[in-house]
Amino acid sequence: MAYQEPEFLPWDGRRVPITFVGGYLGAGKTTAINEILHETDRPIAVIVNDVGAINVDAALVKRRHGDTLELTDGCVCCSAVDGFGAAFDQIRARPEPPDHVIVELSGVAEPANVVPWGSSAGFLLDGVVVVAAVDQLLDATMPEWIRIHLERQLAEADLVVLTKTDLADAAAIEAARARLGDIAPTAPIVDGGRGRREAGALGRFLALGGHRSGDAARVPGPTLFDLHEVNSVPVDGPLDRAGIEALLDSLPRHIGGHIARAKGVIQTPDGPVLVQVVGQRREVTPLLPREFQDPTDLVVISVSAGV
Ligand SMILES: Nc1nc2c(ncn2[C@@H]2O[C@H](COP(=O)(O)OP(=O)(O)OP(=O)(O)O)[C@@H](O)[C@H]2O)c(=O)[nH]1
Ligand SMILES: [Mg+2]
Ligand SMILES: [Zn+2]
Repeated sequence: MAYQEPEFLPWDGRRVPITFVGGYLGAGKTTAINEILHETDRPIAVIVNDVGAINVDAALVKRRHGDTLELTDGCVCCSAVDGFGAAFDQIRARPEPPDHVIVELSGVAEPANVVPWGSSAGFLLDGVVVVAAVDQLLDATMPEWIRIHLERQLAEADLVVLTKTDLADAAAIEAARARLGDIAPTAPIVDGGRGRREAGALGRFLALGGHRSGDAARVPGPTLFDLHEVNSVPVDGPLDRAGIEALLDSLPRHIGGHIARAKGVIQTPDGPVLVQVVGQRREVTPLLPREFQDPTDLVVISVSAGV
């Protein structure tokens, strides 16, 4: 690791609380962070890590929140450590510290690997939030290796945000909570499902009050990052809705393997849309005129063949 602690503490020794937000690909991290930012006027700096070459998430957060730093094309816990250090330095170089820093980890990051950064010069780790989707927790088709790493992410949580409860029935939610009770028995759980969130629940993100040392056991063998492959698929737009569906249908033929996640901005005859794929679920959302951005390649993340 090339990172070196700066010689002088910034801001006369004051330390800024920092919250890491982890959780598997597509679990709902960006959605949850955007909701928190919507609830508060506090000056919060956000660092967003996307493993793909295009940082779709940073653009999504930036649309609502100016103070957003992007880390693209690699994972902050392993392959993009230098970029992570540079983002911290950039914040340290400010004359005035932000009130709080939120870091969206990539979906393949291991929170345990980034925890030490939370106590680097000028910062104080407020805690680790792990976002978990009901359907992913209960996915019996998930390869064993991925499941082990998912559990390792969760074992580091000071707070779990359970998402997609709006898509699940009561029995599934209960089963997901029971699994969380086994994996992360001491972490409180808040319902982060769309339309189901209690007011202020996500605000607990910013008041964790410290990190309980994680009991995530080291997993020998490949990292979660190693188990995935990232591809950029150029899109010949504009495409209408049927064209987008056909493109998504064709992805497994191009990419091979199981597609865990895809996202990008695609031009349509009616303006740009955000395309999101998580497992079997697809979401196509028109961007509002104030949110317009240039079309991007589609970033496609698949589980490497042979896993
Ligand atoms: N129905 C429903 N959809 C959700 C919920 N949370 C997130 N989503 C959708 O799930 C998809 C992924 O959400 P994101 O917030 O981008 O997930 P993420 O964890 O940031 O994804 P990566 O950064 O790519 O790992 C999007 O289409 C969201 O609209 C939820 O609670 N309910
Ligand atoms: Mg995200
Ligand atoms: Zn990593």
